Amino acid sequence: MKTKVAILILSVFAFATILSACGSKTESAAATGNVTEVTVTGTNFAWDAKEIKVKKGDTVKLTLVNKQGMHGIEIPDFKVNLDKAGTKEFVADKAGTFEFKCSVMCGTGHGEMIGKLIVE
Ligand SMILES: [Cu+2]
Repeated sequence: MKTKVAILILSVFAFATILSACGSKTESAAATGNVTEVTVTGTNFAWDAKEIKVKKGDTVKLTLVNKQGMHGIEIPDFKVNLDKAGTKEFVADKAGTFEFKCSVMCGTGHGEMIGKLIVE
């Protein structure tokens, strides 16, 4: 029984080592530790910010404020989805231009609530 447990623990370590080795080969940037706070305010039917610019590797502390109506904010490329006002942190670990959009069916202008997250 003890041997089985020891083997299991060893396997977990080996698996973790393989995973971390793979991780170092990807082009994703490690988190720099810099925190960028971004607040996006939603009204019917627009964002106050059409573009959000952050630096690659930054931890983005994204806050959604609903000034009018009920909106959510979603950035699919970073698996971020705030379905109501609140704050969510994520690491902008890849450069490029990504879409953010309203994630709550808020009314006729829902489809126009689109913006760009630019990671440079
Ligand atoms: Cu909406």
